[in-house]
Amino acid sequence: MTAAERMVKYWARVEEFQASNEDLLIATYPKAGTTWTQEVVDGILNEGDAEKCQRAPTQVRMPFLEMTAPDGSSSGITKLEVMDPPRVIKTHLPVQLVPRSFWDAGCKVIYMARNPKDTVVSYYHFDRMHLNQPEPGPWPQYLEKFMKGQLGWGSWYDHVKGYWKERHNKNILYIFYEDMKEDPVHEVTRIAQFLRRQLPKSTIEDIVQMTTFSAMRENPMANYSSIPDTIFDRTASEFMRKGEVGDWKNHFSAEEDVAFEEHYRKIMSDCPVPIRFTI
Ligand code: PPS
Repeated sequence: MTAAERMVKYWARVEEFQASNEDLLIATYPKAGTTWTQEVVDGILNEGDAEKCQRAPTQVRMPFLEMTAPDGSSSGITKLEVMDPPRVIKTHLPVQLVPRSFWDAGCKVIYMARNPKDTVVSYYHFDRMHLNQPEPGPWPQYLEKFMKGQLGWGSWYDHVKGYWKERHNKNILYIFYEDMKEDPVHEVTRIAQFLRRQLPKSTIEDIVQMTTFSAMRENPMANYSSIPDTIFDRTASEFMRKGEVGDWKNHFSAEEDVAFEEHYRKIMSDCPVPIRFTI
């Protein structure tokens, strides 16, 4: 069973999940910088204490709401049920599928968006290495599937637009991977303010240092090295792969880029989310 099939099978318990007002949801389309945001948030909540942030792997500290293990033995929900609020929860669900209790409770949500070209490249390499994900097949067809919204968690376009349209109606902080890359001190400060944490500048700087790509790649509690090789084929690619803005230029042919741009302009014209493809 793929992750998507398991999600359908166990959907009722996700939909019925009871969030507490103190819970924080980190929402993203896959490969948008979820793990990075999670690490920043944990750094803020633990006031830059690296040891505390290394108490357990990412997926244990901040469960993945709609995910169930391939053998069905554990899931985001089973982990969350034995944790007391305040909990930090990861989701890739589009805004309309977020369990109602999050909105009823007025939970804070941090949404991170990443430009779709780097997102699809990252997703492609992830699907190459993730043995429980569908085989990605050749790149040109994979890119087409992304543009048609046929990859796991659906359309990137609907996802980023959905949260963008709701950001003022709900308690959503909308951030961008490219901004975080360009000015991490500024973005980490914004996140801390959203979480109502007053931190000295030196602590913000510590958190920025703890959450650079290279620091996280070396951190066994943040780099998914706890996932066995039977699930992550590290000979194909790595979870902490490049962590850059603009790697898409190494993957898109000139023709693919023209077609992508035209499709992008058309599909995003009703909701101009300020996405940047370079910094
Ligand atoms: S997942 O599986 O959806 O939760 O993946 P996600 O964490 O959203 O995205 C993985 C990509 O984010 C990159 N990454 C980072 N970039 C910059 N800085 C930091 N600290 C960082 N941590 C993770 C990771 O390398 C993946 O991107 P690519 O382009 O594949 O390298």
